[in-house]
Amino acid sequence: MGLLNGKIALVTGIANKNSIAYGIAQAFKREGAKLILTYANEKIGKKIDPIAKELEALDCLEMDVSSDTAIDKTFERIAQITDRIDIVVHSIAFAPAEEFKRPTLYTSREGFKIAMDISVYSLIALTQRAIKLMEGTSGAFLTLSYYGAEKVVPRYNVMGIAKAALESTVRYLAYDLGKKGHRINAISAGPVKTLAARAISGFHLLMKHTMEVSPLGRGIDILDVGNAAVFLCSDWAKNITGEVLHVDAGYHVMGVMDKEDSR
Ligand code: 0WD
Repeated sequence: MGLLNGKIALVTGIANKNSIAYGIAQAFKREGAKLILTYANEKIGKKIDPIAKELEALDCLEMDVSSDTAIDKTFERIAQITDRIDIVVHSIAFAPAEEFKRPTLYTSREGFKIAMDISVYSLIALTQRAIKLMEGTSGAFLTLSYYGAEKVVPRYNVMGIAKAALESTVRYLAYDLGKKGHRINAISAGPVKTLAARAISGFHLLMKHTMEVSPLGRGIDILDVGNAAVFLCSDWAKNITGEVLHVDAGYHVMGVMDKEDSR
């Protein structure tokens, strides 16, 4: 029996088959969930259509999270498809490319606003709409974070600040949602080569470093994140909320790198 049998999951942020959200959607489907997918714009939509077919999604809808009107429109469509959602996955982040190229010190006001709006506020915006389809049920929300929220990761810059705000948002929303019986958690994933990751220069070095330093001595893949997501969004995690679970082969527990390690 699948861990998510009978659940309906809204999964945002699949840009292609490398996307972390694709790994999550695959794992959700395997565990019996029915999926509704959303994508940012028409251009991405064309690429997602075959993915939605493969995953036998109930529907695949455009939703640009930078616009309240667009979010409302998409939720109106969702309400026509289903009277209930059990799970929402927020796998969305964006900052203008130039913000990764100059030091954090020179972050622009506009770049900061965009990063916070798309990567953080959108979680609140989605949650506001989704809970209307969760009345009388125990909903589960999930977002994606990264270690740059906790420690300085050079060139992650304003996105590190946004992820710190995102993790804090998870805790504050956990408080509000708890009163309604819903839960919200984050997965802090190790580096994965995706479209979003390509914006960060030296990303391959970051991946190499993580593999060398992590206790397990390896990287992670999108299905690792998907499997953890299944657990956090299943009833087995019914008393886990406000949590940030690291799926990073243990990288975050290391203080210094052991240069003599011959593993
Ligand atoms: O190493 C990594 N790749 C990690 C990613 C490590 C740890 C965490 N994450 C996070 C990201 O910060 C993000 O929150 O995981 C989440 C998913 O990112 P991803 O899977 O790495 O990247 P990608 O496949 O590019 O999906 C992110 C998507 C966008 O893709 P593009 O590449 O087109 O920017 O976020 C979506 C979009 O599909 N997105 C939006 N969706 C709706 N409205 C918007 C928007 N305005 N902007 C971006």
